[in-house]
Amino acid sequence: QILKNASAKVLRLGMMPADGIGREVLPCAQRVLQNTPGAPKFEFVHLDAGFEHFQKTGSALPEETVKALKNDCHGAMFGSVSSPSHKVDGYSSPIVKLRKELDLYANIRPVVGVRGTKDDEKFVDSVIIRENTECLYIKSETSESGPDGQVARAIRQITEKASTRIGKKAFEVALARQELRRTTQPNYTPTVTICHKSNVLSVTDGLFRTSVRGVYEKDAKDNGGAGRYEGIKLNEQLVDSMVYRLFREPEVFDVVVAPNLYGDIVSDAAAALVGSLGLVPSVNAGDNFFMGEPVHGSAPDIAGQGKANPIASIRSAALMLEYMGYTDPALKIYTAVDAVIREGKYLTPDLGGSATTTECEEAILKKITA
Ligand code: GGG
Repeated sequence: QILKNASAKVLRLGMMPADGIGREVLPCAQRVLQNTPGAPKFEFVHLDAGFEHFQKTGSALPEETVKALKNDCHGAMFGSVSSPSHKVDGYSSPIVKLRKELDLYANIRPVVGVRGTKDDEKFVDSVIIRENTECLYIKSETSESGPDGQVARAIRQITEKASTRIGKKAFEVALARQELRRTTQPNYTPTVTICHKSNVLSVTDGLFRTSVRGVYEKDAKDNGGAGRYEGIKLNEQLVDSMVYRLFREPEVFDVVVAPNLYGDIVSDAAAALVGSLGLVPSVNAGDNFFMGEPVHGSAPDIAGQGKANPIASIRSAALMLEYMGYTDPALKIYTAVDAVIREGKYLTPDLGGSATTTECEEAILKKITA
């Protein structure tokens, strides 16, 4: 499928800005895709989703959106959604549903600094592989009243199937990263760290941990100790100490694989190490479909003011291209973004600058087309 996408004459992308700053930053990603030399031709299919759409129509993820993505699109981009913190009858997060509907089982979140900036002091170069379909996100919650007042419960589901496939994805990403560093860092040892809390949750996190380990052990056993993953170091870390170590010694983390909720939390925490959540991209990856999505949310406090950072969305577009097999244009985008960050002239307020969303986007476009 990656090859099929890479050879498609026109790449049809479903575009879902959704809510808040998603509406401001996704068009920037679209313009960058359209103007990157070496990128395929795009046809953008604009699709509805989000809380604002729910408020207007009663549906946060219309059936037509899912159908168009499944039947008419090679890939997609999602902006951000404003899910309220209280229960709203009939509303359910469209992004959580979309990941399941399209079986985008891996949320790949690279958190990487920029060389030649203050990031050099403690350089971060990690990727968090977040399981994207289960854990507490199956959203099986109940509430009833009892002698202690109201009792609310949530079921957390971890399956061997989902944990095994996310484990495989983590090892494959580790190998791909090693390949990329073959000439610049020949002594680089890829490391996969399993993030869990199986000292307390020995059944659910225990299954996640043993399933990921199982991928590694089976590969070694089936190949007499000389399997595909032979050169990868396998570590594990309790989620709480992982957050601590991330801040103390981020350089020890290469590929981190985590159940859904821990993956979400750890990647937001890691974003602080590179300066802003506004910089961190992700791709929701299935076996046949890839959807770019900035890690940040809809930021209602700054929405509509033209000061949102477009970089996470622009990098997400590049990440989506990369996973579809278009590595050269993806690299052009990454390089242009890094150059703009390094120069520091067109940074948005989250990075201490005063540039608008458009000024930052234009600076990136200028580098790409120079
Ligand atoms: N672009 C990320 C986003 O919209 N986040 C808001 C959100 O509710 N995300 C659900 C989740 O990823 O846990």
